[in-house]
Amino acid sequence: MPEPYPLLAGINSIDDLKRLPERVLPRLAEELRRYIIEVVSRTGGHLASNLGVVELTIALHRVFSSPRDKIIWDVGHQTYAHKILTGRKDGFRFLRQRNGMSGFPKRSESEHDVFETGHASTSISAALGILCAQELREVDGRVIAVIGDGSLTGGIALEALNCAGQLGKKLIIVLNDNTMSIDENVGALSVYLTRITATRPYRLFRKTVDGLVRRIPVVGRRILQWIYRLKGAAKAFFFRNHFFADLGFEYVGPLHGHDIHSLIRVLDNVAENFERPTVVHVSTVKGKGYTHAESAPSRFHGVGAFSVADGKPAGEARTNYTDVFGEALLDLAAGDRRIAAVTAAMAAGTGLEPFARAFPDRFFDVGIAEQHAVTFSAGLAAGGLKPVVAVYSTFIQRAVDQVIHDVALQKLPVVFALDRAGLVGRDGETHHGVFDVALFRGVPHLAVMAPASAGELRAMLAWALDSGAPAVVRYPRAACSFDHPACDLPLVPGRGGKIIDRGGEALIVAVGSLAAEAAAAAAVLEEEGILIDVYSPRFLRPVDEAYFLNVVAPYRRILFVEDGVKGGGIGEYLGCLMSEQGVESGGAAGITVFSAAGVPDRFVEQGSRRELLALCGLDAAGIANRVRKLVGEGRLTPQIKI
Ligand SMILES: Cc1ncc(C[n+]2csc(CCOP(=O)(O)OP(=O)(O)O)c2C)c(N)n1
Repeated sequence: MPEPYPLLAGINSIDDLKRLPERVLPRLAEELRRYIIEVVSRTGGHLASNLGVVELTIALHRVFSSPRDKIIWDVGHQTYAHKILTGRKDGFRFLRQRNGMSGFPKRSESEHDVFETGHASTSISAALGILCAQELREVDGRVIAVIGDGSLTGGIALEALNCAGQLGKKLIIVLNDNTMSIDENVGALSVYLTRITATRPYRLFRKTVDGLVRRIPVVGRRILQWIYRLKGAAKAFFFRNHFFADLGFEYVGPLHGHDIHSLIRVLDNVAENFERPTVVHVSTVKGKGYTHAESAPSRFHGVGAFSVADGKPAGEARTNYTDVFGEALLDLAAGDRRIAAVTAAMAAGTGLEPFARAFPDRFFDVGIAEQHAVTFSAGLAAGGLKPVVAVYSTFIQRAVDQVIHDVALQKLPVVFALDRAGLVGRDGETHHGVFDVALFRGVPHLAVMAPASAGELRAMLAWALDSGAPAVVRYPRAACSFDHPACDLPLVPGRGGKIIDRGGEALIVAVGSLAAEAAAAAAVLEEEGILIDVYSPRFLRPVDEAYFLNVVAPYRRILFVEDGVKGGGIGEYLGCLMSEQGVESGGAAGITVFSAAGVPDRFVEQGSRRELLALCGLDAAGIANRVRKLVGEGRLTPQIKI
């Protein structure tokens, strides 16, 4: 059988790439694309973003010498070609698998992964820090931040530009402009970038640069240098009042991001001759080279397994918490004109697209700007609206102060719909939503709820919007397969409900969707003659403490299970409450034994959500094991332990 990737087969390091004749690089780009599509169609991943930067990645690695030169990838979701070219070609087949390759840069994976990312907009800050450190330590090497136009909308990126422009160091920022965030990019800056790329001067400039480079390659470089050195004139002629130039940056571009030869020439020139912070503006096509991704880049931003032939998803779609949230909000908003929806560049991911279509005037996509999303919503609430901020649990970490200082302190009625709470699966460490309970459980005025079923999610959203106070509803990236009559009971603030109540010898207090795992564990244990009950607290804050103590009073063995970090979680809080209040003991052996299970005190890597729940002992089998141990311990040595 012929080798499917003949050029790639010979590339086991950056040196191999540098040895290839430049004329074959477009063919290498084509092979890289095919390889990425082949693997991602099986593993899932960030397809469209990666297809867009293949030529740019090749050019960067041809011109710069990683790891001496440091390339820092913003978000890091577009590093597949980088990983393949830096000696990880074979491991790439295990992308996003448990014990396989991370979908993001990982320092432990390669010396070419200089800085770990996953959340957006950090690359310029990190690169600037590395550059300053190198200078102080008198270490050589260029530092390059590669940032997308979407990520440039994040406040931290603008804070970093502000600092870099003033420091005036030789930082190189490659702006990968595909006019897309996950969805169409938003904001005035994005409009500005589009204007640059769409105006006649741009085309003229591009034609000039590309033409020169292609037709007279030997002299081309010198002419380019001459063009760039005339930066003042060029700026005035092509880009009057240019944003970057005015902030103190050299500006080059926009360049054709799929023409490897011009990219190499221009980057080479920047590397050799530019002494100030420089923005190299590159125009790319998201999804480039795969028709289905090019025509639907948002859908192919992050995909599960799919068929290469027709682009259709491989698995069957099941109703998940995100869908339920989107539909519930739509229904509620139809009956209340004060309800508004806010997203930080995640309309599709958070299920807000139907809302955006139905109520465009009440829908706000503020870009990758979680802090702004929260304070903006506080403003909407102060102005009389009922905003719902739909955001992934991991990304609200960016805006903890805004939640506390701008929302909770003023008791403003902002509702936070925290999607992807708990272990998310294949995106790994950077994306698990395991800190929100610990971060928000102690914030006054804020209600924090976790539904165990679709019905509870609907009820909690309605309750939160009615409460006139700030509230968090957190739910996982999972199908809504669990239901129980207890989930239909009306919500009472601070109180939960028993999902299994038959006077069992132990009680599991299971947060949110883990109630389903606990119920499955109960079924397994029943066959072994161990009867247990399951309680879903529904409210993680406030907790009606007297009510809770009453619920647990009959049990001598109690297990708390939650899909967030144990430290600061509900198990610690309620366990502590029980200790403080001295839960009624039932005689000589009646001291209550309880134990808390959560995500362990380390960053959990990627894998399927099922695999990771099992890894943390939070799936039905793991919970059953813990109960067996607890019941055994309780029988042998009465004690209190957390
Ligand atoms: C703080 C934060 N918010 C949201 C996201 C989710 N997210 C991942 S990639 C992305 C779009 C990035 O757009 P851009 O930088 O233009 O890169 P592209 O995918 O278009 O190449 C978003 C919103 C994130 N990673 N980090």
